[in-house]
Amino acid sequence: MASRSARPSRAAQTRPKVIVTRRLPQAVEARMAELFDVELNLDDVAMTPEALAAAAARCDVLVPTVTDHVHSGVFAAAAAGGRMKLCANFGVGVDHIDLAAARAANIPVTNTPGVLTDDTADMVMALILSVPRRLAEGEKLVRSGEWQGWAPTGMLGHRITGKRLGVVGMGRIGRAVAARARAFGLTIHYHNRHRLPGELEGELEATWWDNLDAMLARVDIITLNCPHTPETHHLIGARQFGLMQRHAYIINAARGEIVETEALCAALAKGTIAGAGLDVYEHEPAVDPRLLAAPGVVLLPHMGSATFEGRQAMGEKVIANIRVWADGHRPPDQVLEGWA
Ligand code: 8YV
Repeated sequence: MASRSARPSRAAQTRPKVIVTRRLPQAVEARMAELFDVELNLDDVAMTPEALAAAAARCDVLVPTVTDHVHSGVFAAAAAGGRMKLCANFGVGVDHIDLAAARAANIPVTNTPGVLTDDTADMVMALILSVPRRLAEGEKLVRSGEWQGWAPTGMLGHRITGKRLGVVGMGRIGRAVAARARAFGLTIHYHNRHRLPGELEGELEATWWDNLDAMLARVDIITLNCPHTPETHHLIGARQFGLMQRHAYIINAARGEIVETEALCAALAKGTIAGAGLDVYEHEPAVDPRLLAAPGVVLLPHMGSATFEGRQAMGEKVIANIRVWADGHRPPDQVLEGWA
């Protein structure tokens, strides 16, 4: 059991030194400048591992994003006489942060849950519509100038209504996706460590599958909405693709690392599955060239939560977490053991 987190010093309580690793929405940066002794990254270039460790030595609070690898050395630098006492992540996923090292250094990590749920679920729904109905191909055809006009057999895709959606991870985002998918006439199946309370399951008319393999074999569209953790790393690999139906589609707006890219490329190439809608990749921003070339694939640039409103709200959550911590209280979004 981790001991009590380090308390903010008196100086940190009044005006903590905050280092922000990327540009944030202007209003968020302005508010931070009012409240904190803030150091912004005006170039918006992701910091190197060395720069992150150096930042930990001279700030009270580090505000990283998904593009930073907040490695054990950052927490080691903070523990070895550095200043950093809080890691307030801008984003909900914390798989880029070494949580074990944070715990060992007694440094709380916070995130920004809740405020990007709807935006991300909307984007998942957009992919669920785009892949079977060939939206990206259609758009490309019109822009190419080669479209010959309507034809009875032109641009045929597959109907969404009546299909089975398999949601892997029924947290906030998974449930928001399920609610939207219900409105489009999909039936909801889900795999989650814990079964939803009966009332929620009833509302979504959702079927719980204790066994992921069994669900994968049964559904038409799979959406990954679980966090990336050691348990979910490469959760979907060659064996799992082999279980899916040949007409199935996979949607991933969670983390690229949940899917084994090699296996996904092979499944697409062999026609083991019909297509994929991806907003995230295993080695972002690199995208496997086989995915770029594969038909039936819609690719987005990690934009699930990219709304003005969402990013502003994320910034406000970061500020609230820092303020509550600086006041000597437990920050509201402190990430616990086995974050989910
Ligand atoms: C964020 C995300 O915008 O919050 C997350 O986990 O994946 C994104 O949508 C990003 O993480 C910002 O750090």
